[in-house]
Amino acid sequence: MEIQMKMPDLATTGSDVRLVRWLVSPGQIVKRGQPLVEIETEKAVSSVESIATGLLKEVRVLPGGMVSAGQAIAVFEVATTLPAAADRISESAASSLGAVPMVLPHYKRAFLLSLYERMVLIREFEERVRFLFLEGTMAGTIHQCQGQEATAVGVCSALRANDWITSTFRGHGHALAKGLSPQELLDELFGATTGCCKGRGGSMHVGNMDQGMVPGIAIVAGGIPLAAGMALAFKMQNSSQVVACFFGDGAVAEGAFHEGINMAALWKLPVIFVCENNLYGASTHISKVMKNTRISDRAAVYGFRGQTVDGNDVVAVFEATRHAAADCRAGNGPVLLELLTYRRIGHSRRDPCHYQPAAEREAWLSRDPLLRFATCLEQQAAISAAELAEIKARVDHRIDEAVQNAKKAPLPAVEALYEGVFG
Ligand SMILES: Cc1ncc(C[n+]2csc(CCOP(=O)(O)OP(=O)(O)O)c2C)c(N)n1
Ligand SMILES: [Mg+2]
Repeated sequence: MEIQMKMPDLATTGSDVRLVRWLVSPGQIVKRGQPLVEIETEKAVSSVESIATGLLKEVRVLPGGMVSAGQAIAVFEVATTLPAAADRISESAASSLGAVPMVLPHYKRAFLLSLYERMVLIREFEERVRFLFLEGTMAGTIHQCQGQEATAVGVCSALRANDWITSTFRGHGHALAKGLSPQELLDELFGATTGCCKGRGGSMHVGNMDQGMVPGIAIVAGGIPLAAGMALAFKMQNSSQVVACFFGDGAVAEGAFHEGINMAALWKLPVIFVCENNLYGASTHISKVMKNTRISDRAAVYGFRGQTVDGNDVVAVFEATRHAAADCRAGNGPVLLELLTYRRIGHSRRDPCHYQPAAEREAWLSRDPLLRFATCLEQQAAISAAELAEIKARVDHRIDEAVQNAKKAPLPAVEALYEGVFG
């Protein structure tokens, strides 16, 4: 079967991009996800990955040529069905040797498996979305969280159903961890009325107030004062609820961070400030923007407890959050958790991610949260590889269905433009 690959929408300004060179020649076999062609946008030179596994039959644009988003650039002959997404994790499992072993206390088997399934759901969801973007099926840019699954799942699993979270522009994982369905999330990414925010938020603003997730706030540190305000409301209502406020290391340089955590400390508010420290704010390494890179130290300055945790260890994150939530409910909040983690992909889909040094990247990828947890479940909880594969197959099936439905989901009518708008 022949399939065409179109140029994804990579230029932030909507302008054409220049094709620099092909990385594969016609007649060669390529794998889905393999870098196929180098292109230059107004911001960077980056590579575009193949959407198919098969024979590259024909290229439609020559080096130096200008290409618009949606224009056909290549034709593949696809002989076999695409590899199941489930294979990808086990494929790379071999490279996880050297990962730091985790020690599982006496958790119930079902709980451990639920943590694993939620992390697989996030990884596979993000991988599918990555290709939907590359295929041009889904509009707009996206900020993804592959590599950071343990922070979202570890934190949200330690919260009660009526606790809240606030999130950022990188919120898909937080949403799935808090219990939003892949369907409502995908529909939102497709701009459909059935999306969790009726298609008005898109990728950067996913949330669902009925599930305790405020739609993501894309302004860096924007969620911090909001979370403090929510926690003040809980305190004034004598409620036992807490709010977990996710933000990145980049937020620490913002005034809103200092103002929000100071106020929360002063009033002993029930907020867990969750800093996902992935070492980079966009393309800038934290060592270039702060002298003291231990972010949890900031809490002491404002008079409350801070803790640095291995953010690629889902159990460690769960335990730290459980204790932080207990402190908050006992009136001893807030708590700042710094979760050390790493993103496997660029800041956004338009970021080629050339700034992560190879040795640093390799070291972190060998501590991938999913691979580590899978190894640990097999070695310490007697969970078989077959059981883990079954989980992946189930997740894949769920995502397949969600993708099919999202492609048919209804788009908002023009007349609905002013609905839900103040004024
Ligand atoms: C106040 C503000 N300044 C700049 C931006 C542009 N911006 C979007 S994400 C980002 C980097 C954020 O890095 P970090 O907080 O570490 O989060 P990460 O992307 O690593 O998850 C920047 C500068 C913004 N959205 N808001
Ligand atoms: Mg960061």
